[in-house]
Amino acid sequence: MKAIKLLNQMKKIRNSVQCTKEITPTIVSLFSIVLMFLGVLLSCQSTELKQPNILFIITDDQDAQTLGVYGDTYCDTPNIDKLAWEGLTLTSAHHMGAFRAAVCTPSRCMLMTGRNVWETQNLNVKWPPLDYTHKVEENYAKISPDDPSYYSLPALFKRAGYYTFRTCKRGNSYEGANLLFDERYDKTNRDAEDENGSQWHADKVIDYLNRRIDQPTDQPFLIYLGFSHPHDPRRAKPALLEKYGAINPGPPMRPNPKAPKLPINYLPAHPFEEGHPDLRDENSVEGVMTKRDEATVRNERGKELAAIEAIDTEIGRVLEKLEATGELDNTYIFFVSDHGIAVGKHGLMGKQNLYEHSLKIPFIVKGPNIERNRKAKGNIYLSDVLPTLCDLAGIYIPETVYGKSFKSVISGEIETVRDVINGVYSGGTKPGIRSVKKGDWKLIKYDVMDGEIQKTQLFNLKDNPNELLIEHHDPKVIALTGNTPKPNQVNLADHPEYTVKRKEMEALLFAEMKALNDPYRFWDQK
Ligand SMILES: [Ca+2]
Repeated sequence: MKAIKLLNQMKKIRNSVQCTKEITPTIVSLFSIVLMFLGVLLSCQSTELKQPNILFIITDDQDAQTLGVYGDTYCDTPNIDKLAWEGLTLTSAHHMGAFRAAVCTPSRCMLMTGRNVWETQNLNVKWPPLDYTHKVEENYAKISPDDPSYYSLPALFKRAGYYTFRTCKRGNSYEGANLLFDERYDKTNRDAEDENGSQWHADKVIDYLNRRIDQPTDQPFLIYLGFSHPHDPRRAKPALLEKYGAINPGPPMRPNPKAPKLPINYLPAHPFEEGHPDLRDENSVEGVMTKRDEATVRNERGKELAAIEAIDTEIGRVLEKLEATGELDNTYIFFVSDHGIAVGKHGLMGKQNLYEHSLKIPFIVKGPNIERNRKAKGNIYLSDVLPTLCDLAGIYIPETVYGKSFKSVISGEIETVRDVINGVYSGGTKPGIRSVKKGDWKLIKYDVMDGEIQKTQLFNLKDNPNELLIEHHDPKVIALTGNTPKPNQVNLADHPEYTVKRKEMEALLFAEMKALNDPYRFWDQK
C-alpha cells in the first residue's frame, strides 16, 4: 500500500514538473527512472501479495516412522521424500487424541475447526446419505455465525475467495465442514485396483487441475486430498505385495525374508489390557485378527508399506499435474496423516493408545519461501493446522480456535509453538488413557476396566524413544527383534530415583486435564 501511495505521489510531482516547462529534460527523465524503479518494486510486492494455493494431503492411519525422513528405509516413497527434501519436516507433530474408538473422527474434526479434542464432541459427524447430491451454495446459505461450521476450514477459505475442493473417504469426519467445500467427493478406497484404491482420489484432483489448465483462473485453491490407505484392509497390487514380501490378506504360514523386519518395540502381546475389550482394530483387522506372531506382523507391515508406496505414486501424479498448471511455485503442499498406528508395536495393532507410534503423525510442508531440507520439532497438534493455513493465506483466525498458528516455525523464526503436549484416549472403558509430554519426559496413565487396571508409565524419550518396556528385555523378544535394550530403556514410573520427576509429571497431567476441560479424573487425582 505504501508503495502504491508513493508511486501516485511521484506521478503527481512528475505531472506538475512537466507542466512548469522551466525544468530541464534531464530532471524529467530522472523522475521517470525513479518511477520505473517504484513500478518494479510494486510488481514484486503484488506477486508476494498473491494469495497462495494450498494442497493439503492427508493419509489415513500412518505411523510417521514408515517414511524415510523419519528414519525407516523400507518403504519406497520418492515423491514424499522429495517434498521433505524441498521443504520442512516436523518431528514433533501430534493429533491429540480421541474420545471414541473411531480416532479418525475427532482428529479430522480438530483439523477442520482448530478446536481441541474435547471441544469437538458435539459437532455434526453424520455420514452423507448414499444418494447425497452436493449443493454447496444451498448448504452455505443455511449456516450462520452461530454455527461451528461457519468457522470451519472450507467456510473461511470460501469467504476469502478460494475455490475449495475435497476428496476423501466417506464418513468419520466433520460433515458440517464437508458440506461447505465448493466441490466434494466421498469414497472409502482400500482395495488394490485403481477404481477402488488410492488412484481414484488422485484422479479427482487431477481432473480439477486439468480444468484449471483448460480455463486459467486467478482464483486460489484449497485442495484437501484424503487417501483412505494405509488404514486396513491394506490391499495392494501383486507387484507391490511381492516387493514387500507380503500376501493378501494373509497371514502366511511362516515369515517371508523379504517382509519388513519386526519393529524394535514389537511385543507378542501388550503387557496388560489397555482398556477397550473387543475393539475392532485389535481383533478384526483382515489378515491379522488376534494374531501377533512374527509372520503375521511382518506380513501386515509389508501390506502397509505396499499401500503407502501406492499413495506415493499417486502423489507424484498429482504433483506433476500441479507443475503443469504453472502454479506449483505459489502452492503450499502439506503431507500429514490423521493419527499414527501400532501395526505390531507394543503388541498392539490399532491406534487406540498413546504410545508415540500412534499419538504422533508425519508432517511435511513445502512451499513459497520455505527453506529446503530442514527439520524442526514444532510441538504441534492437528488443531494448529486451521490457524496456520489462515495465517499463510492472510485470512483472519477465528476466536473459536484452540490451536496456534505455527507459521513462525515454518518460516524458521521459532522451533516450537508450545512446551507441553497432551494425549487422550477415552473411547473404551472410562476414564481411559491420558498422556503428557514435556521436554524429554512423557507420562502415560491408564485407568480402565472399571478400575481393574490402573497403571502409570514414565519414559525419558531421549534415552528411550521407542518407549521400550521390561517385556522388551525378554530374551525371546530380543531373539525376534534383534534388539537388546539398554538397562534404562524401561518404564521408569516406579524407579525410586525418578520419584520427583514422576510427581512433577503427574501434577502437570492433572493441570493439563483441567485446562482442557477433560470431563474425567483418574483414581489418584484429587
Ligand atoms: Ca484414521
